Amino acid sequence: MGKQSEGRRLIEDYLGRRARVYSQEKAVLADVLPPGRLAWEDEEALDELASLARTAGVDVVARLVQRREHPHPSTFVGKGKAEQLAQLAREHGAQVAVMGSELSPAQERNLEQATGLKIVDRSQVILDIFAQRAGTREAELSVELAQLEYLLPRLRGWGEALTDPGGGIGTRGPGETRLESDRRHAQRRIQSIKRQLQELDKVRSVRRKKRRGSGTPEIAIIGYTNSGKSTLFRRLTGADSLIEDKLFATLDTRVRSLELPGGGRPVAADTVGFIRKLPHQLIPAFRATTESTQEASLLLNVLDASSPHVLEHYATVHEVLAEQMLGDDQPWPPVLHVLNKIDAVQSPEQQSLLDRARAEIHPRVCVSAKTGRGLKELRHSIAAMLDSQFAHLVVRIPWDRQELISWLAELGKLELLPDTESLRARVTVPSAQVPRIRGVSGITVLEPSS
Ligand SMILES: Nc1nc2c(ncn2[C@@H]2O[C@H](COP(=O)(O)OP(=O)(O)OP(=O)(O)O)[C@@H](O)[C@H]2O)c(=O)[nH]1
Ligand SMILES: [Mg+2]
Repeated sequence: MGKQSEGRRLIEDYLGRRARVYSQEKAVLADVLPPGRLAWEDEEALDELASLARTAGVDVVARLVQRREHPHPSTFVGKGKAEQLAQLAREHGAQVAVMGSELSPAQERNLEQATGLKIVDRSQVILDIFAQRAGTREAELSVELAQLEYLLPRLRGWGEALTDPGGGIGTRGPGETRLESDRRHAQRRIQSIKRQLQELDKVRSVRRKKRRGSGTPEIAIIGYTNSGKSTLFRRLTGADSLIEDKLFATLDTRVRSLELPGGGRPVAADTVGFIRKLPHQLIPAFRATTESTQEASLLLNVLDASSPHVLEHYATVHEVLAEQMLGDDQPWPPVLHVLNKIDAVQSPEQQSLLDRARAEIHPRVCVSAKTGRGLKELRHSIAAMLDSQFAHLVVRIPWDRQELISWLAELGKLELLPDTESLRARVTVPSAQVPRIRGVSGITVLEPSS
């Protein structure tokens, strides 16, 4: 059996039988939340989990919340709550419990024993959605890698509890237990995927360099999952991008050019959505999104202004940017917040939340990517923010300092102007580079003159 199919087999055997949720399977949702919230918040707290479960294809039949400071160390929910969970599942004919947090392998095993239900945690549901939706080789490899890494620490418990899933003949070395050989296969496959991803990274970075060399500014359209990024991307660029009322419709970044008032033609990238409590194994799957974010001249953060969670989403996006994408050691690209779906803001509650968001979030524009409302203003704001990012200079360089021309060309866009006495060029560079250029002896900045 080839390495690849062996890796897949492991995922199928373990995640498949034990953890993966199948369409039409009935499930109860459950989570442990800190005490001291209002009753109606319980329902809402599980809304996102319900969307995740539905996106993965599950039929959600009931919800259960336990209020406690910390999850139970061995069974996640307390003993009494575990019984209640089993009871609730029986009443609704469900065989699966989808948990709102990531459980430790032991918690999962113990809760499974206590309830007789198949226990699926939040991370598995997200991994499953990514696996179902991965459309390119890079996305497929990234997800398989994440699944294997999720799987490795869980092989023991699942392996022991399962009857031999078969397919192991000839794959086991002499004196090796099933668990050891599975672990070895998983580790090998992980190494092989990592190598393949490195190759793909190279291809992408060459493409990126080419784009940067042409001096074209890049806008990264980022934001919480399902906020309308792809819809906006489509509106702005005219490209067709998969749009669905599901979480994680987009799993690959895409780049297209767009036209701005004033004639600017930057490119925009549609990216993978963020989510609260993203399984850490999936962070590498966001590589392309991370790069787009880091290299962008401007970030458009798309927010669903009709969601009761819009302010939480705003906070999560900031967290993901700070902790996973941009960090503190480099200056962030400027961010323009796009309060989207304003056509769907109808109830007084939604309206007052939108008012709060408008007061708290800056700079921002309100749009409806669906109806087109506010898009003209958005294009103007983009043009203005990009403009302040770039400076247009005319420089003079002596004939014997031609190397300075190539240096400038690396910083941005360069166009030679006809001249006989010296080299003269019009350059467009990031504003941050201007002091540096002015400081180089041999370069005389003619325009703007101060
Ligand atoms: N009412 C309304 N719905 C919108 C608007 N923009 C997007 N939607 C809907 O919101 C859902 C998600 O849209 P997408 O564009 O796929 O969102 P996304 O942010 O790309 O989602 P992911 O790729 O899954 O992270 C779809 O059902 C869209 O039709 C809008 O301005 N108004
Ligand atoms: Mg999308």
